[in-house]
Amino acid sequence: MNTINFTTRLKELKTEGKTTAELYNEISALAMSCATGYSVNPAVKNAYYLSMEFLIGRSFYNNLMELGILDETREILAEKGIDINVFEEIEDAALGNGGLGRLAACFLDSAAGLGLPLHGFGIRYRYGLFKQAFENGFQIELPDDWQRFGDPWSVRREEEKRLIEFADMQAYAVPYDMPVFGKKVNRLRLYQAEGSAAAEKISEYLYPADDTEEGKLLRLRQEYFFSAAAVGDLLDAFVKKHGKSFENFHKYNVIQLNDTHPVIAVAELIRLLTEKYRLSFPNAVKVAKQTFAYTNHTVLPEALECWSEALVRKILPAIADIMIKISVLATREQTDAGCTKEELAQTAIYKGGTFYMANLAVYIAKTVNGVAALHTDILKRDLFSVFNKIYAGKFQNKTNGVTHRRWVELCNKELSSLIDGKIGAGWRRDIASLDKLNAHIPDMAEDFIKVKREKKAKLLEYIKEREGIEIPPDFIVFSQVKRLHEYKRQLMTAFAILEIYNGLKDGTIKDFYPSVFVFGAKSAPAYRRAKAIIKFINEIADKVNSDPETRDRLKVVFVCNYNVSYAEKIVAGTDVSLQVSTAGLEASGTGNMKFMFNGAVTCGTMDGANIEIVEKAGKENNYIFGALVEEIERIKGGYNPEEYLPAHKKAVEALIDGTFSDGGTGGFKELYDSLIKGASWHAPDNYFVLYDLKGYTQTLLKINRDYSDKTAFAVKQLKNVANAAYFSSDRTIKEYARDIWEI
Ligand code: 26V
Repeated sequence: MNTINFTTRLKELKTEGKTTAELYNEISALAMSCATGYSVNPAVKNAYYLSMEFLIGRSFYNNLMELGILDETREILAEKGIDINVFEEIEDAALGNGGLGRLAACFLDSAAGLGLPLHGFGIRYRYGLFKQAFENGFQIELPDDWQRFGDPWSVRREEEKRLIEFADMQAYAVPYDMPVFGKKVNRLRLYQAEGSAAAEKISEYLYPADDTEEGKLLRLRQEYFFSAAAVGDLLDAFVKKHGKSFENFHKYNVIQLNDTHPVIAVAELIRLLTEKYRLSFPNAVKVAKQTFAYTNHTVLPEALECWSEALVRKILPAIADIMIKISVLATREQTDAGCTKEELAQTAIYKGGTFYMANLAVYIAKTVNGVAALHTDILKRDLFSVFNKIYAGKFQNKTNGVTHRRWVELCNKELSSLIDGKIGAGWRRDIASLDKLNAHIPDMAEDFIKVKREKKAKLLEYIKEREGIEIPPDFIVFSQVKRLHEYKRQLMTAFAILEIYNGLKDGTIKDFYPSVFVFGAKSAPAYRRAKAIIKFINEIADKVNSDPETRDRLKVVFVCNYNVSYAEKIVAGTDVSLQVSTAGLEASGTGNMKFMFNGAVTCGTMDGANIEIVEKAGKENNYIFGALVEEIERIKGGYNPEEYLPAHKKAVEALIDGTFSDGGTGGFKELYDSLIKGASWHAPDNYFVLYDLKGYTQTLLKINRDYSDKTAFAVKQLKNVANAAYFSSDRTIKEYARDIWEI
């Protein structure tokens, strides 16, 4: 980075009369032109991260920070009378749904920061994840035109476009490259589909509704589109540098498959190696087996991808043939290894006219990893138990992490300076040294309380501006922010709030420290029950916030259009992080880590990475409740939620007794029925909400009591900060580099 050049030119920049968007584009372009360009060095081994989602968020502040010019820019703009915060109106690049996409972005940041050659491949969606609005408490979806202000951090690479062929159409994949700044500048290559109106549709939307045949086809096209472009790119680059000695391909390339969405890349690599380069099928499979690694991100059965053969054959007949050939090979291999018929049914890649993409991934991949210790255990003993018997060595754990640069340095300058004052600034580049903070904890409690209060005040000020709900800064802030899904149990939090509200009203709860519950979540547009939960919480918020008997002690707010930028404010201003998924179902969670880094205690179940969080920070410094995964396994089948209903009658029946209105949609009744009768093919209360509710409400009340000893509570919070180093994606990426990528 040529900092001197940048600051000189920024000082000369004419700013009068320019719009925020113009300034944003000019300053970003200036930074790009002064920064070192990205490089992908074909002479060394590179790792590639194939992902349908990269939830980058806002690039402006983060890139300037990584380039070491954020403070200078702030000062120079201030001299010109411009507050750097004006760029907050620039849209996030929301090219992802939630944790999986944000993880991809954190990984790229960490790899660049560590100087490791990891590059991303994905799709440049015309529209990001929809913008959420509330209409009468209901979620509505508006298009997210994230490029509205321009996209100055991308470079279009027209000359590197390639043609992707389907049986019924063709599309150009045009790369847009984004530099990922750090010690090294890596590349995120996002492909845009062009060539015809039909082609353009491929990269129009993230997650087209796939409840129709047409939607499913589009989704499959998207997956093949970017996977094929990436594989074509890597093969061409390899041949150009190393010739056709494909036995060495894996010495220069390793491809990490982010969930099953890009698994079709396996078939594409084999197709190109056999058709274009005339390798034998077994040799091509061998190359694939040495090159691919697979990460699983969920055990929810409905989220495990499978494709009907008819669908694949319709647009990708050669790929269908190759997947069947791989399946035959796998079955033969596993039969030789002594698998029974039942076992073969579990590992099948192709069965009854359907392709099982996770099984294809596990069979081919040189390594398979889960994203937290418990999750990996469940993969080994449950979802992939047969595979684990045959190929035990493949399975490994890689507990997720988050980049502490965005999630502490950038979003919590105040806490960062406080830490610097105690242990120096070394932790920013060498996160392991954050541990040293442990030695300072009791003495820094008062300073920490001040920082937390300041961040809380900022968050609550922002919430007041955006949501119109006023909350005093001495309230305890509890936050549950994440995708909306039944297994994450936002509904259970809603019931717990109602129980607290009812207790305040009837006087059974006394001495209650004023508290606010902050929710943030988007629901998939077609997920009716998730949308009903949003409406339910908004109804509760209206009632609770306007009740003169309780409103000075209890508030509820569902923030609108929760995204990365909102998260940056919420994690910094929160006291208690709510992570209450049904044990066994949250693969890891990464929000839990962002909160930990910012000194929120976790109130949660023994699930995902929560287990490791309390292991590092101490159970006594967090609040754990609820059934363990073993308990859930044991009671499943025999569980009758109606036994638990009487104890929670008032809160749960608020869904159906007229306390709240769902506007005649039937949504609340459907939620009630899902608890008592079961919804779709699910068992009644499939996620054990009523089972864990009692412990949850009690735990929230215990936190409330503990909080009145401010210093003791701050010490708990600080214990979380001081022991968060393990949850930096720097640690995670080092492990991937060492154990999987060998870069
Ligand atoms: C997808 C779908 C699609 C169909 C309907 C149900 C459903 C449920 C979940 C998903 C998510 C798929 C994968 C995913 O996003 N997993 C998340 O990955 C994070 C990063 O590893 C991890 O922290 C989260 O626990 C995990 O849910």
